[in-house]
Amino acid sequence: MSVAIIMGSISDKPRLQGAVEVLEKLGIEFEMRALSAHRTPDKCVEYVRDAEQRGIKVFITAAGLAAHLPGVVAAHTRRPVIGLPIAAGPLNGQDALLSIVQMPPGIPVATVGIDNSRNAAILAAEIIAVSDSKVDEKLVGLRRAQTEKVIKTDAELQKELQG
Ligand code: RP5
Repeated sequence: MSVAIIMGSISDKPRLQGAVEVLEKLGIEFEMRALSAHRTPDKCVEYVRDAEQRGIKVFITAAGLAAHLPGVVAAHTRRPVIGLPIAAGPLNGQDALLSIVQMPPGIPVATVGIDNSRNAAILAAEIIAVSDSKVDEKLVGLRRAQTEKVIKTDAELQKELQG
């Protein structure tokens, strides 16, 4: 496995669908756990240490509300940690965003946008691609496909406007 996805609660799982799709498309093996920094603190740390030992290259960590999971994971590994703020609760993810992005100096968490799990997966793939040319090639394909899609939709828009 190359990537470990950890979510703070199973209620976060639907928001991770985009990440799952991207990783599958890129052929990147991943494992997924629901472990909480608050409700299962010991299990969470145990898993992170073991995952690093087993060779996990990147962690994607998703959490809502007072989202401490990404920071706690980062505190227990030297592998890169990507934080995904989840829009849960009355503040719609603003709380999680600030909680994840405002790490103290020395323990970084690379934070993506609220509920933007696709970007979390692409960023994880880009980290892996530094030393994996196959993943890098797949990323080239992904970029090409999205460029072509925009060009196609723009052409359709022009056609529509011209009547
Ligand atoms: C966070 O609290 C989780 O990541 C989740 O987004 C939020 C709510 O969790 P549940 O009460 O649904 O388990 O720790």
